[in-house]
Amino acid sequence: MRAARWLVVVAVLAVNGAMGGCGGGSSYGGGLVDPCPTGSIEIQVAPSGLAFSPTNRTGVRPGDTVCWNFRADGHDVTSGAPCTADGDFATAGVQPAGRAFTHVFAAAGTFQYFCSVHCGMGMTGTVTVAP
Ligand SMILES: [Cu+2]
Repeated sequence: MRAARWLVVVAVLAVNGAMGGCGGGSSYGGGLVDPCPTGSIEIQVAPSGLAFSPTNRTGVRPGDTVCWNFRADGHDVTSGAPCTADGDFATAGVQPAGRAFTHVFAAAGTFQYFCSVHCGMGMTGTVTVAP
């Protein structure tokens, strides 16, 4: 009997741990990391005020990893023209300061993104990818 109870306790803990791991970590088309990986091209998220820095990121080549470095709490990164998500990449929720989010840009082009919380206040940016 004692062994059976232990099994139940362990199973409950395992399920809780798995669910906790999902919270805040979901994303599509990218990955949440901390901090930005070496060699990635960085964009600061809200280093001072409701803006990305640089607002228009150039110098990105196809295959490069862009990393958004969250400098303040309460922002997200969502791809698309302001303020409509296009489903290409997103953090799927606001992130805390210290978090970072990566996306690999495979093709050339100019890609718009925004913070869905503050898009109406002009918190938008672009990444220009060129060979
Ligand atoms: Cu924001």
